[in-house]
Amino acid sequence: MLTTNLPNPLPPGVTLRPGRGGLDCLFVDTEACTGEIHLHGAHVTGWQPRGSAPVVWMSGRSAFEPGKPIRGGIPICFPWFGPHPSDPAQPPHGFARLSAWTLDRVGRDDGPQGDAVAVTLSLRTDAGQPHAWPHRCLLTFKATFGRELALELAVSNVGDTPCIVQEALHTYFSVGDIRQVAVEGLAGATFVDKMRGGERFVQDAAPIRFAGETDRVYLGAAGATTIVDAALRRRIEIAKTGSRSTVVWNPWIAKARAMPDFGDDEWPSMVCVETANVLDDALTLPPGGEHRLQALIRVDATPA
Ligand code: TA6
Repeated sequence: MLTTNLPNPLPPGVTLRPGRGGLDCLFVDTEACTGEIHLHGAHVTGWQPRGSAPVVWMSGRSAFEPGKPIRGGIPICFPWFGPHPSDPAQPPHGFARLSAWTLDRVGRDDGPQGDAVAVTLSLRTDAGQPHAWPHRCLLTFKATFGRELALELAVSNVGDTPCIVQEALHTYFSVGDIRQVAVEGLAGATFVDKMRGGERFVQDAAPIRFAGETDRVYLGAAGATTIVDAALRRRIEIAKTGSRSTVVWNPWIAKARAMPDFGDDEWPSMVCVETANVLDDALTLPPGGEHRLQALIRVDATPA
């Protein structure tokens, strides 16, 4: 069911219609970029600045069904990250990405990005979620599609008890070949290495490179990161505020093959660099408390 509080008509360059799998999707097509966001999970599933190759990666095998996560794009992980801490029956990465969000506002945004389209959606966690979570939060997600992609996830505790939450904008980025990619900006940060039993290490000064499955949660990492893509000759910069965790992931060969919604041959074309607050950086929201997580993604061509 399409839930919107929208005034009519939508601004020029914006259409709302069934997307893949018949799921309602807002499509943006302006001079600055093309983009798309599904109401299922408030899930950004595309962004391509004019003149650039697509920046947001999508699996060709993704499901587009209620109750199933979309593979690729920008999943919103909330209120836990990874497996549920105590109940294996709960969905990994929480229920926000499986929920039907309400489309609240769509407008042309003549802010710092110039010609952009701002889309705002919301989700109340006590609105009959099938997932047992004893807290009442209001989530608001704003995606601004322009020459840059600006994302903001605001979480308000509208209940009467404190709540501990983990959150991530689990962004999948398109790259030319992961074997030629470097990720800069995390030197000196401590990370949990899921490929080494969850042990903790300190990132050395060298950029992160990929030669196998890589699954790292950088903690206390509040700064910007850059994906240096030699194959596509571009740099993707991810600036952020309100985030102290950065997650870096590529499934590589075996894990890609093990995921039914991930093509066996897709792993070289993507990398996740996620803007998050997870593990030690989880948030504690008092009743009435609010937190804002922001990411700003921009692309620069590098000289040949
Ligand atoms: O963010 C990295 C990660 O936690 C990996 O461990 C892997 O599980 C990935 O998320 C994808 O999770 P998903 O539940 O979307 O398959």
